[in-house]
Amino acid sequence: MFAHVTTTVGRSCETERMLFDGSVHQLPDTDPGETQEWLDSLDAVIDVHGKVRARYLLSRLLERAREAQVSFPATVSTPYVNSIPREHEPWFPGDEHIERRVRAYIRWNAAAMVVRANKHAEGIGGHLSTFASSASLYEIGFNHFFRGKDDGTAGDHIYFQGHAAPGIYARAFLEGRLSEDDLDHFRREIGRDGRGLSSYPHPRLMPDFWEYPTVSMGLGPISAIYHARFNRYLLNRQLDDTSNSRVWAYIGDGETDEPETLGALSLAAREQLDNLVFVVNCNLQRLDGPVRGNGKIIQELEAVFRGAGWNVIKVIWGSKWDNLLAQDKDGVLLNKMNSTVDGEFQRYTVEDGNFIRENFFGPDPRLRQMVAHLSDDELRTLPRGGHDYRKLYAAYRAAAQNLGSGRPTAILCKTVKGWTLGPEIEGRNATHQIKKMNADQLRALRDRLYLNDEIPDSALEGDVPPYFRPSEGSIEYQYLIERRRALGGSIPKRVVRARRPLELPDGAAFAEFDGGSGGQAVSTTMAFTRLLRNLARDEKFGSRVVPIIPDEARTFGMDSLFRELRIYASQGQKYEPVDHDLLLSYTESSDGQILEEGITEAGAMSSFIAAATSYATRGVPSVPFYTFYSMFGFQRVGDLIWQAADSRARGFLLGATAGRTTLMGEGLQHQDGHSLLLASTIPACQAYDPAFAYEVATIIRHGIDKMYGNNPADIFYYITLYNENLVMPARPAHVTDADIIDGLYRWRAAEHDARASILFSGTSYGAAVEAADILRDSYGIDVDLWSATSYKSLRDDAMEVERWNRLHPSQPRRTSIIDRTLGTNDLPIVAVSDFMRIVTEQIAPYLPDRRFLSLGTDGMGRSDTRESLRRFFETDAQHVVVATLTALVGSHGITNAAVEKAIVDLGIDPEATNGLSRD
Ligand SMILES: Cc1ncc(C[n+]2csc(CCOP(=O)(O)OP(=O)(O)O)c2C)c(N)n1
Ligand SMILES: [Mg+2]
Repeated sequence: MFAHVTTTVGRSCETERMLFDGSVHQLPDTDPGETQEWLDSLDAVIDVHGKVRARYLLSRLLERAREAQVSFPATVSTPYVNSIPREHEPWFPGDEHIERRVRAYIRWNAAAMVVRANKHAEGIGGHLSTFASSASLYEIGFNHFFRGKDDGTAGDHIYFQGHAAPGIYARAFLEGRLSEDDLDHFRREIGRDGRGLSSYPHPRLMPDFWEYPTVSMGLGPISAIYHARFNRYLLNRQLDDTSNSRVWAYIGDGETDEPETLGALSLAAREQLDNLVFVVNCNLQRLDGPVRGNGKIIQELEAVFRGAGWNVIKVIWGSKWDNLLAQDKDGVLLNKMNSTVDGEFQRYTVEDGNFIRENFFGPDPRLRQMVAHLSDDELRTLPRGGHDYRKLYAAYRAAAQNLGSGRPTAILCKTVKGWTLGPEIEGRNATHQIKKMNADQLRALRDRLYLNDEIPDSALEGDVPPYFRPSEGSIEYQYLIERRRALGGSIPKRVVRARRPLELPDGAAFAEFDGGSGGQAVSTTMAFTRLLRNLARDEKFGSRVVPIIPDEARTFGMDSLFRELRIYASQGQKYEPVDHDLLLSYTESSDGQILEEGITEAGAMSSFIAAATSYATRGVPSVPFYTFYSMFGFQRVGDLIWQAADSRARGFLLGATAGRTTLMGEGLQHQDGHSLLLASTIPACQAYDPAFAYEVATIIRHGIDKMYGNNPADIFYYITLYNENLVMPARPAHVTDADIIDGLYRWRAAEHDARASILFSGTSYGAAVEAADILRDSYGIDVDLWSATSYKSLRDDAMEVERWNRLHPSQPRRTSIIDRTLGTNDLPIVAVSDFMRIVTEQIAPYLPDRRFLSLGTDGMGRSDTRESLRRFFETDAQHVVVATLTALVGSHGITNAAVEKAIVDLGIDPEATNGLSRD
């Protein structure tokens, strides 16, 4: 149908035809005579009444077929009109007039806030036009749909579009939650004890206000999908009753180009997330210009969403168009709507009524006649659906009533970017970037919003537009407060309250790891898997453990958990798995514990965020353990990890198959020698590179305590896990928890006089121990061996101490962990790890008088054996020996010639290509 509309629609039509053709040709025609009669009827309709009528009849037939449950391939496109016809619009229960007044105040204050901010601090930025286009989309939600949480429930979860933040502040101001002084600290977060208003939704900086960071485009939508899914997980596992909470995600039409925005739509349909509503603000513009100048973004999105199985509601035209459409007997208006591209629609927003008459209606005499009775001004102000309150109400109500249908909803609203901001801003290509308004523009806005009484001309004479807040006795204030009270209180509001508190695990789960692996070679990944199972088995704590894996469990040896913990599948397991006769068969269940996400690190990370923030969003803490290929973590989904930090996530990220030489055979796209470096860029992330099972267990036990115990911290952990099997030593008696957590401790002291300190982390412990033996046996050099579990933690601590000492020169000096450990002697230091040298070098500046030599895996990985790789990257025992001797040249009788001889004796080729080569 409608193949003439646009390329997109044309394409979807092709697909349909193929589908029809494919199935029709395979079916026998059991009554050719009857078939012919139907075809003749159609031909007759086309001949006599034309194609429009034929199309109408076919649509009706399809509708009837659907009603009669005659299954039929879904059409992905509908005409460019509202999905809900006027006759199906519900009664509007609010007071339209008061709500319009409230909206006007909010629009005004949002604009005033941005303009004032830029008056006070030139270049501070902010956005006027995004919220101007979406004010009604939010207000309909605030007044009629969004559930708050003041009644003790968790309410709805609302992802506000990042750039619309000024409007959300403006509403909070009206509600009395923010003061004028607060608004005047928009984008000024330093000073006033940091109580500024964040540029965008940032829970990290406004932890009592914002809940969901959205400003990095695409991350809000994918997080919202997985959040809605996680709510179902909580429900199915009986951890929380989430059935009354909806997830609303506000998205820009330009934002839909981000792969994350649309990339997980099919999951939402597959998981039947009818608790999810996307509201897409289709103002047809992005930052630079039109989103689809030559096409129609709404039609394109409709096809994508419907194709993915979503319920789509288009809100394209305002009420005034209804009368015109009602007269459109021969479909010329519809045809014009269908065939006008977005670039033209944008043009109509900036041109006058006569231009619209001539160009939109004019060419077709029937269309021109249809609007003959309307003045130019009336033509210019024929509103788009996204600015029509009743149309929006109808759409939102339909979305709300969609609960139970099993389908998520997308509301596609057509709006004008910069709506009401006047001809120099509205619909202009530069509108996104405009943050200033002059006195004339402000006056025009004031007039357009009918705020002449509230904001007299005199108030606009100065440079600084005033705010306006109706008095508490005013009808508008009463109305707006009453609406929110009825819906459960103000939004957004981030609260941390333990609706269903978590009980910490007892020590039993961790106990076995201090004993070592008893001579058996195991990897830290295996140890972690065992610990995870122990934790999940903990009677009280266990149900809160959320293991997350993106299709890699077998790689990590975690498939052993499938049977016991079961894989979450909202529909249960409808088949007998191929390995049903195995002890550890693939077991799916509607109350399964494991989130087996498939090959989507972005999706898995979104699940992580949902679980890691449930302590706040639901008041039901859960403890995610997201285990992934360490190479596909920070560098693949780093922005989501940053978002997790902003969200105040609490949980564990486990970078498995870590190290550039430990994961052998896989090559440069898999071998990770830098995730720890990337982890060090995230302040809230505690990054650890443990060597031993007891270290892994201690870090996790401490982490659970720190994040979920008394006085919890909003941090999360990144822990590397390796797949090399080594005999795990028992924890030495002298090693305390604090040693491991602080990041560095002497694991094994020299037997006699230590000449050097060798620091190891992760699997490089093997090379370090072997090197220590060679040094002792062949060179008579005794060394201390140190386990460096976290260079980030050491550096964080050292930076703080250094700063304090610098700014308090007359006070007794404080000492850092580095001072208290390595700083107690002056031995040279050799640090080795399976990561880039810069990871260990993080501590070098804090050891200014020491010889510090780092060995690491700089360079791109390659596939080979561990042994060859370690020789290539020069991190094997022999290289550690040479590095230690080098560091000792000039002392204990060690000369350059001695080092040279060692190089030969140890079989090292100094001219060999190595990791640093750029090839
Ligand atoms: C990942 C990412 N890339 C780029 C930006 C910068 N940016 C901010 S707003 C914007 C345009 C937004 O257009 P749209 O999604 O249509 O939203 P609108 O303001 O039109 O509602 C861009 C490119 C961003 N915030 N995040
Ligand atoms: Mg846009």
